[in-house]
Amino acid sequence: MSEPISRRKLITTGAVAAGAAGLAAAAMIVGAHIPPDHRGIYGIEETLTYASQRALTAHSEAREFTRADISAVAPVNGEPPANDDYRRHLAADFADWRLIVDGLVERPASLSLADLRGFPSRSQITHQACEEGWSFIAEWTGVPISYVLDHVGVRPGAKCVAVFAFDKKYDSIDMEDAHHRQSLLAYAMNGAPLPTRHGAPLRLKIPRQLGFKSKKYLVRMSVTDTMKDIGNGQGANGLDHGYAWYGGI
Ligand SMILES: Nc1nc2c(c(=O)[nH]1)N[C@H]1C(S)=C(S)[C@@H](COP(=O)(O)O)O[C@H]1N2
Ligand SMILES: [Mo]
Repeated sequence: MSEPISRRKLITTGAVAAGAAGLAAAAMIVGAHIPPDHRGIYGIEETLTYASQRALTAHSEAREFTRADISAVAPVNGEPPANDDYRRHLAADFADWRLIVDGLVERPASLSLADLRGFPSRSQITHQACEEGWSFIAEWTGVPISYVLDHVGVRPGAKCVAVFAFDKKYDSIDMEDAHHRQSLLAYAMNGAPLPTRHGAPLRLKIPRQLGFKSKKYLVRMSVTDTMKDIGNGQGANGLDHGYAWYGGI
């Protein structure tokens, strides 16, 4: 007589089967959406978060609001850069400031604020959420990153776009986010030039990720095929302090 299958065994077998199916599904999703330099740096959890978000929200846009929704108070995270270089540019109203655009590009560029303001612009009223628990809605105006990338001509093999700031912070986004129509190099906030504390003269606005990815006080943007070339080799200084590289929302 064959032994009746116990309830426990049924449950365990079911759970293992479901687990295996789940893993197989996850592997399929991950296979289709592997974050740049996934080889171990970011670990399985972040890889799964990135992969499932990419699968679910590919090409989706952050919600946009109306002027009536703009927050009366816009909190700030981080003090303005405390170095002489920044103070000098601030005092000169950023007249000599340039955004260096280099790396895997056909035509490296050095762009003034006037150059950037002369490019096609986009304005968007979006929500910025900080991982510390506060958020606000503001209007941001700037040049789509994709326009600047086309302007300099991205070379084959590019995998991510890194930015570097006056306060030595740096970060990077993948090409999908870099080409997203809401990903901006923003020079104005609520219709006025970017206030100092909000990142003058130029900041990223990546509304589909948490606030920490929208780096302020930019000096350089660089296209690369590996995060190992960026800063400490992990693509973002935040990883030194326990932040995830991908902050998708
Ligand atoms: N260069 C630089 N960019 C930065 C920061 C910073 O300290 N330095 N703080 C980040 C964090 S954690 C958030 S939430 C947003 C805050 O933007 P805000 O100060 O305009 O509200 O900027 C991000 N960009
Ligand atoms: Mo933040």
